[in-house]
Amino acid sequence: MIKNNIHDFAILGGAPVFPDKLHVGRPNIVNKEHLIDRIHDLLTRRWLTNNGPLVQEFEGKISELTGAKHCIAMCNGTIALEIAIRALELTGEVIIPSATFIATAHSLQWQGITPIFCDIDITTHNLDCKKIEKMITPRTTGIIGVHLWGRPCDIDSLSNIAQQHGLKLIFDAAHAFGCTYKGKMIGNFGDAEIYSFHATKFINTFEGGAVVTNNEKLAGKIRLMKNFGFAGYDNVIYIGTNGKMPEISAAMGLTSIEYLDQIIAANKRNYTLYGELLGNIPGISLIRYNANERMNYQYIIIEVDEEKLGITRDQIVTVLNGENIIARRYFYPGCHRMEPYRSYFPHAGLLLPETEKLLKRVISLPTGLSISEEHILKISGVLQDIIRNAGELRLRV
Ligand code: T4K
Repeated sequence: MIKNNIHDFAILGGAPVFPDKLHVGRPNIVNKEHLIDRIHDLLTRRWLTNNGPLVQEFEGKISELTGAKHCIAMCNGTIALEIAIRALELTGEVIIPSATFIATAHSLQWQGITPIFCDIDITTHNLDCKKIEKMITPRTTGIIGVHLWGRPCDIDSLSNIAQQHGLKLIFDAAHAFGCTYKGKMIGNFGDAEIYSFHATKFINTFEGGAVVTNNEKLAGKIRLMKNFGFAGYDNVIYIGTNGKMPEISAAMGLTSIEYLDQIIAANKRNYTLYGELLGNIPGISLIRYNANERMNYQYIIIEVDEEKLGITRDQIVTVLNGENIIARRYFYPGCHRMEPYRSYFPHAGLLLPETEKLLKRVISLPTGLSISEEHILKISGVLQDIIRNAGELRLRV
């Protein structure tokens, strides 16, 4: 049995918090004293944003951790995606999965580029490389692979397809900070990868994101673009926007990163305990993380087999919520079933059978530093009760 990580981490995050509701996405908050020291310093310096020393240190830390030559910190992951897309001059159509957070699709559509939804592989939950080539048209300029739940896409196949068809390749690595593919850190693949450091991510900067790349020219362009195109005082040489990360976000990021290994260890312990408690229930399967790779274990995703259980996924989520366990149906119903895409492509689902199947099955359960062994016992116990009483609940919920 694992140790109660709320106590392990009390020292990092201050007094243990036992929230009345157990939420997916509760932020990991580590050493408050270190954070407050950094905030004190930045206030004393009176340097709050615009490439301050903490942002530079944060970028250096990300490069050091990932081995990627360039890291450009941003105000959030969505802007990081938008700027990477623009800097790579994508136009026309870009192939993406629909089983992702809506930001992946919106970052294209926002710039007048059409996201083309490709189906996923039901076992990996990532783009099915066998189906991608059928989606390529003369208007296609790129592919955005999403490392869903931090599990890397089939990067080799995607790179081959992109190369053969002259397409740009971006990875939405919002979930995959700290993970590896074939032993190499995510952040080193495709033309660029983007991270999210949103409050709900296992390393957070309140709001934040970054583009990482090994392409120096691209990095230079992205740096300009995230700062209105300024190349020095009074000298704008490119169209740009405001994608800058403020110093207070970098302060949070640097403090979180100090505890990167401990946070991953806590996530892994939570994952292992959920596995012990839920692993033998027919009709419930916990996603597998490749034990030969470095993974961040930040998502606890179960797939439910409604037929075997005799109760629907949505009924299970309703009962969990009623017990103050705020589980989520990430990323239901899929981008193709949200606006404006469902109006543009009303029949997209026909080409996305595995995506539709998956998104009706998944439940994301609470994890992270705010979730203790006691909480996991409670959550698993409620799930076990739901399944035991499925027949009766099906009629009531
Ligand atoms: N690509 C992918 C694959 C992504 O998953 C994301 C973001 C992006 C791109 C874009 O990156 P950013 O631009 O966001 O940096 C949340 C996050 O807002 C979103 O960042 C994240 N993915 C997504 C997976 O989760 P929602 O719509 O689920 O947020 P919300 O407000 O429902 O909160 C989620 C849970 O977290 C709730 O149970 C409440 C809890 N929570 C949330 C916050 C902000 C807290 O307990 N405390 C908090 O401070 O999207």
